[in-house]
Amino acid sequence: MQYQRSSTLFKAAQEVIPGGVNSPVRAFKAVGGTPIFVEKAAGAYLYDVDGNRLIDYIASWGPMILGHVYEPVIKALTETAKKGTSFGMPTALETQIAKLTIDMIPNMDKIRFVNSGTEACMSAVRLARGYTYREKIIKFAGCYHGHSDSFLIQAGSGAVTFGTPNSPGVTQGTAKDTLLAPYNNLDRVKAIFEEHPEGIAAIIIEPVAGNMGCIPPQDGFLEGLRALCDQYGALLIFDEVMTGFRLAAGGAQERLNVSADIATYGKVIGGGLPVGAFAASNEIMNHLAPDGPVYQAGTLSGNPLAMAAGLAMLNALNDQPEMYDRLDKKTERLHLGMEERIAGTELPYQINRFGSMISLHFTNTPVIDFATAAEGNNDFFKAYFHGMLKEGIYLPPSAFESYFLNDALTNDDIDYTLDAFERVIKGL
Ligand code: KE4
Repeated sequence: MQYQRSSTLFKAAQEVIPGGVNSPVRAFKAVGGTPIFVEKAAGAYLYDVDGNRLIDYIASWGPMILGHVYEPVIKALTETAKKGTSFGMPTALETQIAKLTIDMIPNMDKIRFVNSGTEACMSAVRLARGYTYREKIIKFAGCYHGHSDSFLIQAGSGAVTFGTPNSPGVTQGTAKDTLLAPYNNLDRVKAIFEEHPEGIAAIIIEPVAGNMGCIPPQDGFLEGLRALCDQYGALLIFDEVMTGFRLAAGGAQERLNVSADIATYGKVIGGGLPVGAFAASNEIMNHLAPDGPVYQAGTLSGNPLAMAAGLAMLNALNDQPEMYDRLDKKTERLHLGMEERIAGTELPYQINRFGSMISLHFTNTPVIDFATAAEGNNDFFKAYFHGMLKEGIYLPPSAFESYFLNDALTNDDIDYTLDAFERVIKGL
């Protein structure tokens, strides 16, 4: 495989776009080399500008769960575009997709659409603070909720739970209201609540983490967070931008049977177009403008094209609930095949999987939080990533990402991937 044209396009992009990309992870900084420029995609395959066909295991970081160029979504977009692309006025489409999502997800009465997962999570935190009249939030090291200031916070020194900014431009004033705990560490969360019994507006968490690689919640962890929020009057926010409509039609709430007070969405909900959303009970959502005092707005929120694509996607998922089990089985096939091939080598490894989210970590330590995920051998990961790329397999270009399988993948695609995997790990 050669990437001459990608390399030329990347150089041109770097002249006019910071880092040559519009989202950092695409720049291959974590794995080295030149990012791949895509010409088109179809089903489970990406076709890059050099004519290479790649089996896609990121699915645009989640949205393309039914494969690329999914016909009902394309049809809906084409028909909707002919009637106009944006009005800044309400359309019946928004009510249709709002009703469908409320029917699909547990516990929620109302939903507000925005344009990204970041906007959804940022707005959910503002709503929680406005509803509780409290200022602090708890997040978990390694969980990613988008690039809003309150989330770009890293654990302070030592056991200190106070956050410090992990990006220039985020102020200490913002950081002081974000408290950090390790994922799967209920005792640390308990200690934070004991330290701030009336100060916590919300916990925000990825119910199955996907931004440290895939890290499932340990038994009792989410239930423990639910109980602490009830005990101290804080809201539990499930960031379901990745897990929503992926782990089940009702997302992690349905799959894990734990209720959130606010749930945020993105990715799949937009069918590949820019859509985020957050949902909660009437009691909470009625605090949101224009009915309530908590302000939130967006010129392109509820955009007809995005709503049409999302509605077509969600209708397709709602009409075929058996897809979720089918996709889980494909992911299990990949998992067991990888396990079978790597177990016989000297390589340190952990494979984490939940539903159609999976990740490989080059460490012998169970990966249960950010610290253990960070122990993975990144040199092995880089060589593995590029080895698989040479075999025509496109994996997330970072060890701190989950793979996202899509239902257009066939068993032959997965078996080809496993053959490639066997060849690549032999060379590590
Ligand atoms: P966006 O603003 O990128 O739509 O969503 C932010 C977000 C919120 N919550 C979770 C759990 C997320 O995973 C994300 C975004 N995910 C990353 C991939 N890990 C998007 C890829 C990128 O940043 O380019």
